[in-house]
Amino acid sequence: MSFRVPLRAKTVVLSGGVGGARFTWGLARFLPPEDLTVIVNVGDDFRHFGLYISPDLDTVCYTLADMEHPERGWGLAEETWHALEMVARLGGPTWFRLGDRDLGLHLERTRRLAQGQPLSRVVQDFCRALGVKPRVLPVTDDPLRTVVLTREHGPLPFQEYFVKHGTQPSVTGFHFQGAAAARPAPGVLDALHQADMVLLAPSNPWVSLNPILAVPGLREALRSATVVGVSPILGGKTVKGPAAKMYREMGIEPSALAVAHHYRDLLSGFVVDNQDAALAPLIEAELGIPVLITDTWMQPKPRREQVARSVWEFAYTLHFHMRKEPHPREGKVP
Ligand code: FO1
Repeated sequence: MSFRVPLRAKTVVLSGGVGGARFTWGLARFLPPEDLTVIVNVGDDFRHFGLYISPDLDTVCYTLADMEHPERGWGLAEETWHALEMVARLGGPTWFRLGDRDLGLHLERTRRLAQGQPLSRVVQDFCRALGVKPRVLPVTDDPLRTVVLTREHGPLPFQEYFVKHGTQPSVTGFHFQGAAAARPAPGVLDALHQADMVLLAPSNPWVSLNPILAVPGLREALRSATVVGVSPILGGKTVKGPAAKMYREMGIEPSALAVAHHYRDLLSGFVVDNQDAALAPLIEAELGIPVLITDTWMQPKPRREQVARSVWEFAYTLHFHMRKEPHPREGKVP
């Protein structure tokens, strides 16, 4: 009798906020934490009330700690809003909703950054304190800010576009302020060089993964890994957020095919939802890469593990079997 030992491969995820966080949570259910690193967008970061807010990093950390709000995906499940109610009473800005417990994290992060600690170090300490085992890295410790170019209001800082204007303005382009001078945070390039597989989470290609890929050295570091992307667009629509609207406003029909083209120089394989099965042969023909068709819907919560597992196993097969390199740790034991 024989049975297979669990498969292992160094896995890096590139992630934005809610979709990427849920996908990474699914991977964390079955991958040993030392095999999993998530590199997170910081283009959404901004200062508010003088505090340093890092929404995507916080969403990833709260989700991996099982503390996230189940419906919103951002912020904490158990939250109160007394501080914001007082701000409202005093006539201050309340368009960006900061809960009381969440505020505690922003206060402590801002204090540490003011002492000169780099963001990556602060994240590492917070993850340890919250019981998050996989490695969470901001793509850079340097300032990198997404600016959304809009028809109605001109350039808007990301959170003003996203929250204050509720993603309503029509998008004409994007600018990643500070990207050219940004250096990958400590550990980012090493993680990518050591990675067997890099998974592009089902995050917004324009404003979640493009800012990560805009950091000098990131694209080059992906060359040696097997890179598998997951479409955040299902049946022409996004599960959450404005990705489909952005494609349309940029003159591109939103679809899994458009997302595959978006990442075309990077991909070894691509994953589309069952409802986009008809696009798979087109993607395979136009990009010359294999496509996995599967259920990518990540609700309810246990679905995340199933989605993550199918994507990971597809990437594993591409990496170790199609490349014909047997994995040193893969095999049978008596
Ligand atoms: N998104 C909103 O739509 N409205 C909010 O008031 C809001 C507050 C907020 C506070 C902390 C935090 O970590 C995230 C927050 N988000 C909010 C989400 C945030 O805008 C993210 O950047 C987006 O989800 C894009 O990833």
